[in-house]
Amino acid sequence: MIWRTRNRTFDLTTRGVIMGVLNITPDSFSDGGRFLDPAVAVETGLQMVADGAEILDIGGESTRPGAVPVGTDEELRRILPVIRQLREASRVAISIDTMKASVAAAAVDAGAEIINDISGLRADPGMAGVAARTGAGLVLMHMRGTPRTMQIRPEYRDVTAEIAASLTAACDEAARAGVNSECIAVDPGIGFGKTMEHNLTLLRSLPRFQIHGRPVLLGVSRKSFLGRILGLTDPVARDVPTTAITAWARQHGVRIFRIHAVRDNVHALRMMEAILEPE
Ligand code: PMM
Repeated sequence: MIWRTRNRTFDLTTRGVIMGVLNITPDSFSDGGRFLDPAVAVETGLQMVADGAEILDIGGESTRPGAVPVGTDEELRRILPVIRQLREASRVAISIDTMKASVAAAAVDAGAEIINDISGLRADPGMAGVAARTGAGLVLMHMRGTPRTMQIRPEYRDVTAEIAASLTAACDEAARAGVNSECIAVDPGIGFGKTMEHNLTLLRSLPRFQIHGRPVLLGVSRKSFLGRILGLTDPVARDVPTTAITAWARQHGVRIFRIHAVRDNVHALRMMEAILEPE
């Protein structure tokens, strides 16, 4: 299973990869405010690389439930210095977490090679064109509504089937816009317009998201449903259950893991793979 980005090709056939999370925002739920100083963000990113992250996902707009959108200029002011400095300091693959085509284009110019669009092409009609033109990797995530509205009584008749159909439609739209299908990865969007029960159902049905043979990305790290199940209010305390889900998800076909605590999850992946894929 191949995943192409603008600058490289990941062979995910027998090996998953960790995408470290760097949110340059004052209000993200687990790391909000920590990385507003670019130097601190870059240092943290480089530590994630040393810990085994092969991708860093950089976001300048909070996506927590109820979050208010930020303007393009502010988003660029937050992310560009961090992308530029990381690009100079490391060969790690840089991903830009944005719903705006103009931000994605500027980020790729500055050295990003993957576009992580949590709206799955629904927020900005120019996004697929930027991905096609730049040859960037493109993560298509499922979200119901927008971060501001997504947790208001989310309902589905069949959550797995509806999300698989929506991701299939997004893949087809990307292909129509000229995106190389080998550049696409899909993500069921844990916590984005889903109840705790929906999240658990999606985790039970992960193999259903292997759409057109594309790699599946999963983001459960520190999310609130873990806290609800385990009674953990501190997001950092959710790192151990996150690692448990990484092992489960690797066994059920996921190949790209969006993670805050990189090292333990790298270990979980390599351990699962030693069992699943003996040399
Ligand atoms: N989750 C968050 C932000 N971006 N992108 C993808 N592809 N998948 C996710 O699950 C995802 C994402 C929210 O989590 P954060 O506040 O820790 O960044």
